[in-house]
Amino acid sequence: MNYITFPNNFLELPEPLSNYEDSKIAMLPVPYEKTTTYLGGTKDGPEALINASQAIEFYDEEIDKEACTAGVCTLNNLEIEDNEEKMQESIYSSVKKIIEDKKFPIIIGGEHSITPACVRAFSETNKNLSVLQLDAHCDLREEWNGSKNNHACAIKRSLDYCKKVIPVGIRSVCKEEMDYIQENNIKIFWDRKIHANDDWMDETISLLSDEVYITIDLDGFDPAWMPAVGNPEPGGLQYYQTLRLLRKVFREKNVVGMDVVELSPRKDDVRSDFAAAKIIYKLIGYKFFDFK
Ligand SMILES: [Mn+2]
Repeated sequence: MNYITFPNNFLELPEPLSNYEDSKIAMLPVPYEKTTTYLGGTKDGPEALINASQAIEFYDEEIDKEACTAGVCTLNNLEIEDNEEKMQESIYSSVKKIIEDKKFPIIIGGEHSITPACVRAFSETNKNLSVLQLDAHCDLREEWNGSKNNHACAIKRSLDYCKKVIPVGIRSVCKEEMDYIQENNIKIFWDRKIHANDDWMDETISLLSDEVYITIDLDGFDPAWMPAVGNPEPGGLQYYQTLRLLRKVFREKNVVGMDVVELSPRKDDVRSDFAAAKIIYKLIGYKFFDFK
């Protein structure tokens, strides 16, 4: 696998901590943007996120470790295909290869439509897979703007491969999605209802199967601290609230991989780029260094 070397890689890691062979984590940048519906720019997400990561402190005081010592290999940008199906195939086969090489894949977008191909790859290896979705939107439309692969359909398409999705932070939904949610008895952790306390977190975790794939649409977070997304919605998950949930998930489940999508960087405001990179780094720490 061809990868980005020091000093241009995620966290600006030297070769011993970022070569493919020795790294436990393989980061796959997918700068794909085709079906964005409001503000554009997600194709610039991976580069901005990687640039911002180079300012992260290696030592994480919460886990008392330098999480980067797990080794993070930043793969070259996945080549973008014009054809939507070809793009899905390409993402699928790249993620599949990373899984077969026994690395922990972190896919960075790009728009949310890259997620179904990732879920497909994981569902073949992990028969009992569930998906934890942090998002402002359900993304359960059957079709949008003439495409079944639109980012507004990302979770609907993922359900072709994995029957269990647990959405958290949702605060924007259309009537068609609401009908689907009710018909299929999908439990939604509405953003409006999860701010009073953390009691809902154990219920969220109890609904997940043992093997979990996490998809983080950055618009799931409060645009006050994560403004650079294509569809900013008021409300949203908070930073420490999110870390509390995800730390529990990593402790109690086998998280097999994750994606972080929809970063739409603004040149004059890097706080979202840095926050997105920092969350990934926190989760690497939870995955490889935080044990009960
Ligand atoms: Mn969204």
